[in-house]
Amino acid sequence: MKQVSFIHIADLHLDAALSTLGDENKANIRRNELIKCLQIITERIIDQNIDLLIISGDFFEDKYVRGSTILAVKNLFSELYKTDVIICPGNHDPLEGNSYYRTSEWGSNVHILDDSQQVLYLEKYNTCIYNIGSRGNVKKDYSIVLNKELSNDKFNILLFHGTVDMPFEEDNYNPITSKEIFSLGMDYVALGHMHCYSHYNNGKTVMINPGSPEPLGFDEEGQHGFVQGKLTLSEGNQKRVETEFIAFATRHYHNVEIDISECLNDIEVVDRINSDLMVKMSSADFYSISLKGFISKEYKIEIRNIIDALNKKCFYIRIKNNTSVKFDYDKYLEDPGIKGEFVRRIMDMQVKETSEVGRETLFMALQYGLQALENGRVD
Ligand SMILES: [Mn+2]
Repeated sequence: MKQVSFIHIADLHLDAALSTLGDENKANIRRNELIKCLQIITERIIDQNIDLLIISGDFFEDKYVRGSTILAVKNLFSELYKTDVIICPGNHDPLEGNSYYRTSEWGSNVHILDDSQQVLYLEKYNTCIYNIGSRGNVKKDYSIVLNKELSNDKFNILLFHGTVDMPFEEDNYNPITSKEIFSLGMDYVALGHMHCYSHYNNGKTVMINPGSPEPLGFDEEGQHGFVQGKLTLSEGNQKRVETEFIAFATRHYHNVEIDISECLNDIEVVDRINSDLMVKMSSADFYSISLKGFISKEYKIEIRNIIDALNKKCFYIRIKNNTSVKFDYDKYLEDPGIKGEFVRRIMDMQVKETSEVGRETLFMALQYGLQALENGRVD
């Protein structure tokens, strides 16, 4: 029986700017955690004698990556002298200009894939490595690989950084369908580009996008990590693909909506957030809190006060005020015009309404209706 084991990562984005955080100190901490992530993966590879480290693009942020980071990466890779490291460039680390992929001297165990005509054959592992789209030309590369004869008695792995099964919009990087990739007949397809995990399987090919090992933004909620797997080939040329997602990230992003209706000051808002998030708020994590609901015209929210009160409970917090002003309905009851008529009618309906949901709907109707009548728009 033959076998090859691997760890597959993608979209690490070493030295990412993380400028949307607006906090250079925290961005720095996070950047150090990205290199630390690679270090922990390196240790795991050594401990468990893993044959291949597969990196499916966006390994580093070409625009911002520092020479010292590349040096640290090369030191880690040199510790992996028993392992082959295979890298396919992505749209954030393209094979262009002065890319470190071109200008730096990489160890003999590091293979940077740049040409779909070439197949990297690793005899030791009985494995052929293919790639498409390394230079951003997925269509051309796809037809090249499609015309290649795959050996059934070898393991066939494809690396690809691009967009699978998405609407073919112009700005999608390297778009292709999963059906097209399946028709290549690979054993394992190591995808990259989408920062959240996805998994495809047609019974012959297993295709996984591991997502970013450490999440990099509020659109990357949920678990993050990498894929560990093994391909085996029995005497009768029977192949088996085993993979496991290893949740690994040190921090997570959360988007939370909190209704602060009836709160009269910032302290009450902080209490409302605390009681809502009490179980969930982790000192390691990122929170984006959207405040909603209807609050009194007299209360002017000071976001800074709320952030200051919650800052220590988490790694990072940002708060958006999406509340609306609550109208003083009684004021309209005597109004002879359309606003008064509107309020009187809805309030009559409220009196007759028996269900909780119905009353809630009428309250919203009153709020939004008055917003429209007063302001000529609805928030
Ligand atoms: Mn990426």
